[in-house]
This record gives sequence, structure tokens and C-alpha cells, in this order.
Amino acid sequence: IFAGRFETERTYIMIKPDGVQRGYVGEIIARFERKGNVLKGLKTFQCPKAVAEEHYQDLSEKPFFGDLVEYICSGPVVCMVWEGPGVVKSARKMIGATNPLESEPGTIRGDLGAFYALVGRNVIHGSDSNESAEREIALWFGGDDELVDWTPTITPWT
Ligand code: RTP
Repeated sequence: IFAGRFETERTYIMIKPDGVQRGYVGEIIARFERKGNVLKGLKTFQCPKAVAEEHYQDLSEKPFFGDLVEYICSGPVVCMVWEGPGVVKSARKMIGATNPLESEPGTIRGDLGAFYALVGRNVIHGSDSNESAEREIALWFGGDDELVDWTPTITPWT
């Protein structure tokens, strides 16, 4: 991948149960593809409580922690690893602010988040740093054999 001044890196993206149930899987994948990112891993997954608790361990003291874990386990999620130049930060920009009511139009949460839903029901997760990304990829994917190391054969526009 032509990386310019950005490092080619990986991020963990997860479509949360509300995003899956409302039929946004294709729309979300299309947005990441259009941006030029490369899909390295993809699966549907019914999350056990222990995995959700570990994923959100930094929030374990928050009053909404129990509700958050229950929500993540309430139906299938779609787990993805996307690779691209600066993808950790650009994915967070594409995703938008945590509260769908406050996320900008054009962002995934701004466009697809339901105004009637609770703050936390925000369709999608994206890693907030390179360290989180590697930790989350290791947690949600059972090792590198679940990922495919490939490079698109089409030369990107530069
Ligand atoms: P994420 O980790 O899922 O990408 O979201 P984020 O960085 O935008 O937000 P964060 O503060 O890390 O919170 C993680 C998730 O917890 C739920 N939440 N609920 N009820 C509430 O007030 C509340 N606040 C946060 C959301 O699902 C949020 O994405």
C-alpha cells in the first residue's frame, strides 16, 4: 500500500449488535473499502460475556458497564481487521463521536445511529490507538491463522 507519510497499520473494527440487526453490515464494509483500506479478517461472532468484559476492561468502574456488556452480547457482532495508512485514526474519524446524537453527518454513527436509541447503542466500535488495536485483534481473533496477509494487486492512485 502507498502509505505516504502515514504508517500502514491495522485496526480492530466491530459492528455491534444494533448495527448487525439493523442491516448495516454491507454499508459499513463498503465505507471502509471505498477509503482504500484492506480487509484482513472478518467473521460473525456471538460474544461470550468474558470477552466483552475483557474488551471493555478500562470501563469496568463505569455505571453503564453491566449494560454495555449485556448489549455487546445481545446478538451477533461482526469482527473485522482493516489495514491501511493511518487507519486507526481515520477509522475513528469515519466512525464519529460516541453519542450518535452528537456525531457529525457523514460519519457512520452520525448517519446510521438511531436518534431514539440509548447513548451507548452506537452501531460500531473502532480501536482508539495502535496498542488497543493489537490487543483487541488478539482478543477477538484466535491468532493469525484467522487473518489473511494479502496485498491488493491493483496499483492505487497516487
Ligand atoms: P468504542 O470504544 O465502542 O469504539 O466507543 P468510544 O471509544 O466512542 O466510547 P467509550 O467511551 O470507549 O465507550 C465505549 C462504549 O460504551 C458505551 N457507552 N455507553 N451509557 C453511556 O453513557 C455510555 N457511554 C459509553 C458505548 O457503546 C461506547 O461506544
